[in-house]
Amino acid sequence: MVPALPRLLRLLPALSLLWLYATAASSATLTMSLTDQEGNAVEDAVLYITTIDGKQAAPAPMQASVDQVDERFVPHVRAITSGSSVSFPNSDHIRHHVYSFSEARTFELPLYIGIPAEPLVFDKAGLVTLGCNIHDHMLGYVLVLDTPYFAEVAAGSATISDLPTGKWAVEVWHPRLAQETAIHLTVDATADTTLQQQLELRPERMVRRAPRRGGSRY
Ligand SMILES: [Cu+2]
Repeated sequence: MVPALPRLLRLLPALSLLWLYATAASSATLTMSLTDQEGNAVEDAVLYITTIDGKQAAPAPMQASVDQVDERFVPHVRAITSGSSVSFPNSDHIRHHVYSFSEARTFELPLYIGIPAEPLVFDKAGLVTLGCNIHDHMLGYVLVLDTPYFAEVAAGSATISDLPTGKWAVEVWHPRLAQETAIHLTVDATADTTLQQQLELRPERMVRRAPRRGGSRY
């Protein structure tokens, strides 16, 4: 005959497992597939949730980078939380002079090769447009968000996990959205949710490489 108390103690781990399961059931995953008006998988978009049940969660700062490869910003669009640090390594063998005049973050990284000494902190939410003083065709974006719930869209798909269920205010941003600045959706999510969204995108600007003069090594 097993005494009652030890039996209860043996039951405790099972009870706490049940509790964990109940907690997990109130979180959900948002998966979105995105195509453009011609049915092509969308690249360079950002999916994010601004509020859940009208409440905004505080984003934690992160560390990110925007590389420079073959006279392009890689990735073309980088999403980060406000307060995050971003490094701008230059993987090219020529020098770049990265700058932004955007209100959310104005900065300049004078001509450099390799990795600048200090990453830059982006503490204000908003869109930061990147350029290079030397190469006019270089264009990139850092989207600084006041939400921890976001995902960069790649190959027409994005997933945000561990979301509280509730009424999600969902937004999608892309640098070539034809009309609005972002797509707004409201989703009453009680479980894992899959959405499909078509974006109307403006044509891609023809990116012309600056002519290379022999011996000119910026
Ligand atoms: Cu450059």
